Amino acid sequence: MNLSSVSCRPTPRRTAVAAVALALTGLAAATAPAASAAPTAAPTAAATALAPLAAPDIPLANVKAHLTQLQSIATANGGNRAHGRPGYKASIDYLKAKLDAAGFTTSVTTFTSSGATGYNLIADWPGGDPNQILMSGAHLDSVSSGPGINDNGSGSAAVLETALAVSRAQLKPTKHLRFGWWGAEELGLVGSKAYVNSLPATERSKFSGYLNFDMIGSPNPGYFVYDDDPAIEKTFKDYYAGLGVPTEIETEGDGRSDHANFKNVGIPVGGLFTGASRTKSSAQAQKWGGTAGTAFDRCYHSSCDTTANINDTALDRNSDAIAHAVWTLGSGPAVPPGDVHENTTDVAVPDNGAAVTSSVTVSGRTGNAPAALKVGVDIKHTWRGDLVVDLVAPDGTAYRLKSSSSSDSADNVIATYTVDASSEAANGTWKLRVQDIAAQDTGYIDGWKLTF
Ligand code: DTR
Ligand code: CA
Ligand code: ZN
Ligand code: ZN
Repeated sequence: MNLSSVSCRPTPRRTAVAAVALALTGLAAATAPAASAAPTAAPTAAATALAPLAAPDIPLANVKAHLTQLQSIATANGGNRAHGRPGYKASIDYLKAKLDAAGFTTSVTTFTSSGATGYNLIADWPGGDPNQILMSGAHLDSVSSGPGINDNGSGSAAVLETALAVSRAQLKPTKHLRFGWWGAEELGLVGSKAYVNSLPATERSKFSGYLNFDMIGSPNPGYFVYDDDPAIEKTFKDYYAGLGVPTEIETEGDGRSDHANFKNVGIPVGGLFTGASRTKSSAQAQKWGGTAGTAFDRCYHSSCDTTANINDTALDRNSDAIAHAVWTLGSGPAVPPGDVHENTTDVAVPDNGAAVTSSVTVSGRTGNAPAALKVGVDIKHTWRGDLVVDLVAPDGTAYRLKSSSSSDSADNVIATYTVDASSEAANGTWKLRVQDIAAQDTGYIDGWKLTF
């Protein structure tokens, strides 16, 4: 401290003697665990949007090859792949073998429905943020009256081939990618309900979304997008807009397929559909082609739902749309300007007194805070060396942003700190805690903000 620089500030500066005394007392630093918080010299540059990687084309031939296999399985097992029948478990085994060979971590879980054992197949792509799970799924079972190639070999095969494309690309997405194939959907969304019920609330909160694909290759196709989560819906609509293909909102979807179980527990959902037994209108035939006055899928739940019951263009477009959504949503949003939570209310800091706090409440986020949580601090205070500044997480864990310093005579703490808060739930009330631990020189919290 420089006596000659005593400013004409209203608040008297300490004398050098006092400063030395403070130093000698070795003022106890706050007991907070040190964070890796280091002030960045200047406010971070505006975040630049990271463009998500472009998804690869999903080869239609590969998807159709899976449908041929599912058809063969049905033919070899009484003509169907229904829950409780051998054709369903054989379908599970076919997909699991492909996924295991591609490096996925797979698990087959069981449940009981109508007195028979049912099976779900879950495949995790190693890596990604475990607190941000993006899941894509399709039911694998058919009705007992037919092989179920459009309903729902189409969704199952397209999701499988997208997963295999992730493996071929050795994709390293921001989020953790999970894929699921459900049993007993035709009995009432039973398999997906068993899966969702098996998730503890802490797991459910980690899902950033569930994408559902049930009937995406109908022979007289419509292009329907589920109108559920806006971001997911927009992702699909943007994809189709890029193709110049108009879409419609899927109006009969609620409750009609496996996404309903995820939606019921608050997980954002979306998906695609090409139509079932409803009839295509003239207006729809005008924009999509096909035959007006005829069902989108006249073999819905019938024995004629075979490999001949597929529109290749619809299956190809939807397979590519699935890949687009997984690549786009899996890479996380283009880096936004930041999800900013700010408090600009002034809070006086008592001279050499008790700590004071200023709070922000975060809600609506999923999972934990980031490993690089930005903490912008603006404290007006002469001789800032008096100040100890901590970030306090919703669970009370304190992260040291700034310790006191008997030699730091500069005014004000205006800085952005980076804190590894990845072990903290994002939602809740965060606090900036400030304490003036030396007499004379006073000030106040002018404002602060968290940027996720
Ligand atoms: N429940 C599905 C078919 C189905 C009917 N309407 C919709 C809407 C959205 C997705 C799927 C469906 C089945 O029979 O498997
Ligand atoms: Ca394609
Ligand atoms: Zn069905
Ligand atoms: Zn279906």
